Amino acid sequence: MQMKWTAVALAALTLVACGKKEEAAAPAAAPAPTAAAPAAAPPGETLIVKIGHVAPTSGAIAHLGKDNEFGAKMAIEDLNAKGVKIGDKTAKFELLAEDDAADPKQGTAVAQKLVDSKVNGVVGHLNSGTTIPASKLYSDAGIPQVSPSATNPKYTRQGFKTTFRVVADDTQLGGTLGKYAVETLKGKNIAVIDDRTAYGQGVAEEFEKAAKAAGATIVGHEFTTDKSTDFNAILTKLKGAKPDVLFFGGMDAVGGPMLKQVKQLGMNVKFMGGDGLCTGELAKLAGDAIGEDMVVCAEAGGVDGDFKAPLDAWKAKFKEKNGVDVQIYAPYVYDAVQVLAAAMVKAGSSDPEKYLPEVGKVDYKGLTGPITFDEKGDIKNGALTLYTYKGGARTQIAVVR
Ligand code: ABU
Repeated sequence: MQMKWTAVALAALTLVACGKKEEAAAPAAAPAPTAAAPAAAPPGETLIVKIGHVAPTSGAIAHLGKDNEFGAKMAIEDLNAKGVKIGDKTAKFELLAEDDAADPKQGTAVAQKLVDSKVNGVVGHLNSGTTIPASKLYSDAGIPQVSPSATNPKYTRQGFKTTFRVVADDTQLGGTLGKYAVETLKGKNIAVIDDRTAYGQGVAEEFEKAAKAAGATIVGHEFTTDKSTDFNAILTKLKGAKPDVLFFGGMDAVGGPMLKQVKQLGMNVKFMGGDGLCTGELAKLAGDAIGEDMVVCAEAGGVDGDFKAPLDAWKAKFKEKNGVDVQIYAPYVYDAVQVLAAAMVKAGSSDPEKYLPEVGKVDYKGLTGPITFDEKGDIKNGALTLYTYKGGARTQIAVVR
């Protein structure tokens, strides 16, 4: 197992460039991309490469932020252990890890801090609500940004040349789940709740659109926040509409307590959600309210075939190293860091202006599957993994494309 994983990790640095990213229109008034370029090291010297990483490592979803950060640290360690050559210099990768607490204002503040630190590339942020505003700052500075988990489509649709995403987006997530709710779960009367964040609102709208198109009736749509703990009023209202499926657009930290209150109210529903809900932690947060096969959710990525064993081996290594299981997106963060490094190797430079064009052209065999980008910077042919929970454990249903 370990041997197979190593082969995949090493493959990160033997990439081929085969695609061609069509450059989107530059944002108005963007300064020259060289603004963030570090000073070049003389030949033969060590080249310091700063990778910024941002996720909420404090607050209600700190377990997810730490999951992402662990993935980034593991990638940096592997790159340094390998002794990566960029041009004629040996690179020393450094991680500048920041906490945005899932707060858009803090997100832009730490993004500015990373820009001021002249990072060579950024992986993050975790949430769409922080990633989207921060992406303007990275774009203005010409710094490549790869999101490992932000799924709101808008992120890559702003006309920035610097935005990339290694997971599927909410159109695919919500669309697939909406269809699944009707065609497989046989949902007819569907209720929806969203947390009014960029992610929760977006994925809920896509779900609703797809469920309606498949023939379901939306019997109610209620709203909460990403900090709420009491859902009694909205759940009671929705219960009166007799839904057979309840979709929640939001994160596990809210979804877990919501599931408890669904049980307390005696609601007999299939409970669905997107990737923010679909974590290992959800079962702990919901306790015995998470009934057998009651929850169906989706991760915005997934592997099958030859990729499965190396990913499982990496997850075992992750647990040994960090003392916790992968929650959801750590392997995608690992791959996002490797994608930036691979583009630098290909360009022979860590100067963002020089290696940015190579990011869009990578053809990278990652832990999470093959990564190539379309003209917007979104992963091509992105997979989804549908999960349910059995005996309190997240259990795969299927990988779909
Ligand atoms: N994709 C779910 C969690 C992150 C986000 O998009 O807000």
